[in-house]
Formats: sequence, structure tokens, C-alpha cells
Amino acid sequence: MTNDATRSDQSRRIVLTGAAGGVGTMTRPLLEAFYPGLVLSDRVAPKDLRPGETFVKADLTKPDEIAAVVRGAHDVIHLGGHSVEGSWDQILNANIVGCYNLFEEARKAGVKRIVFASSNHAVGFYPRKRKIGTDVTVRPDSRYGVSKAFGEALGALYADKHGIAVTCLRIGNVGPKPIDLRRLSIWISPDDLVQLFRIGLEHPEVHFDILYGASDNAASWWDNSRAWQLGYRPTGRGEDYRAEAEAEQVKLAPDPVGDVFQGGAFASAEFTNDVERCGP
Ligand code: 15L
Repeated sequence: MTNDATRSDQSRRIVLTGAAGGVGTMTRPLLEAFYPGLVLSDRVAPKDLRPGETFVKADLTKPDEIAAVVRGAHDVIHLGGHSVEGSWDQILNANIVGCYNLFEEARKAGVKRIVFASSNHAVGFYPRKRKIGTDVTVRPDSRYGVSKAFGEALGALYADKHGIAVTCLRIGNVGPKPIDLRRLSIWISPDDLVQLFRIGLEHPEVHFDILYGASDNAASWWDNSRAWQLGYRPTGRGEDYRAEAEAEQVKLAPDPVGDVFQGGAFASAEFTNDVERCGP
């Protein structure tokens, strides 16, 4: 990402929800260089609070607590919520009600930009043999995936109706390296994810965008050209780890349903259909 496309004003208040979770923990140390003084929020305090970071405890289901978190904020990176498949109650509360509370309290507080952690599971029922862009119809593979599609729709509403610049990142799998064959296609390094956060927080052209949260993976199932257009230049290459990912894959049991679809085990869980009857 070029610096002239992304000039950061370090004095502004930026909130990171879900700060104590896996993705928050991996990206906070990297974000610090660009945005010192992050305001962190979660239901529990991060164990490794760093100098300059402020923690505000909040439950996404409680609008007054979220209002306190976003008060005076210029931007929000919303990672908070339930991060895998869960019961309907869990998903409803954390990801549907919680996501609504976040957007609505942010609007009331005058927040200018929101980066929403969507997920590959919003489109997890696309077969692996298909390459998809960000303009396809959503095909969630789980209740969790449905909640991410909801968050994307909510983002579009708040962008069009209220002028908040919203970037939805359909994040693949974040970590130091791809951990199996599926992740060779969807892996993203923490550095590359921070690059995408910065595009969402800075790029002047963002109104409402959906981007894939993936590194530069030769085996990718996604056309991420919009991200590249916005200056994204990922440095991670899944292919560099192919041998390790293949070695890990052989330790896993075959999943005749999950291995067909992009969402993997999220697609095969609770599956009662025939693979042949799923769409192309
Ligand atoms: C996700 O959306 C989850 O948050 C993460 O835990 C992984 O399961 C990832 O997707 C994945 O698809 O590997």
C-alpha cells in the first residue's frame, strides 16, 4: 500500500473491538506503528495490554456499554463477536444484535469509518473449483456465515444511509502460515491484514467495499482485484508453505462434503443435503 494513498492522522481515536481475541492479539502490535493509542474493547481485558493502549470493557449486546466505547471515536475496526459456528442464541446475540449495536452506536457517535471483520464463511458454499469475486451472491455455510452476510448488509446500509465509509473484509484464515490445504488458498498473514485495515481506515475512495482478507496465494479461490486497485500489495505467499501445509493435510481425515466447498468443515457440519444438489 502506498503512503500517499494512505496518510494516517495519529491523533484520532480508533477503536478495536474483539481486542482480546486471536486476530486482535496478532494485529495489535503491528497496528501500533501506524495508530498509537488504540482504544481496545472486549468482554475481557487483553492479557498483554501495551503502553499507550486503553481498554474499555464492553459487551456487544449492551448498547450503553458500546456507546461508551465509541464515544469520540473517528473510526472502528470491528473484530468483536463470536468467531466460529455457534448455537443460534450465541450467533444472534454476539453477531446480529452485537453488530447492530456497534453500527448504530457508532453512527450516533459520529464515527467516520468502520472496518468490519466479515468472513470467508459468508460465501463458504461456493465450490472450491470456482473462482469468485466480491460481487457474487452470498452463500453462507453456517449460522456464523449468515451473521457475517448480515454484517455486510448492515455495512452497506450505514454507508448509503449515513455516509460512514465501510470496508468489509472477508477474512480467510489469519496466522503465521497456512495450516492445511484449504488454508493454502485462504491464508492471510497478520501484516497483510493490517494493510487491509489501513486501506479501510485511510483510503479516500472507500464508500462501501467488500475485500477478501487473503495474502498473495497462488491457490486462491478469490478475485481480489478491488483490493489491489485500492493499493493492497500483500507480501505473504501461501505457496511458500506448500510442503508444510501438505504434510499437515495428510494427518486430517478426508471430509467428503467439506473438501468440496470453500468453507470446509463449516459447510459439512450439520449437512443433510447431497453435494450434487448444491448449486454450481
Ligand atoms: C473464520 O471465519 C474463523 O473466525 C476462524 O476461526 C477460522 O475458522 C477461519 O474462518 C477459517 O475458515 O479457517
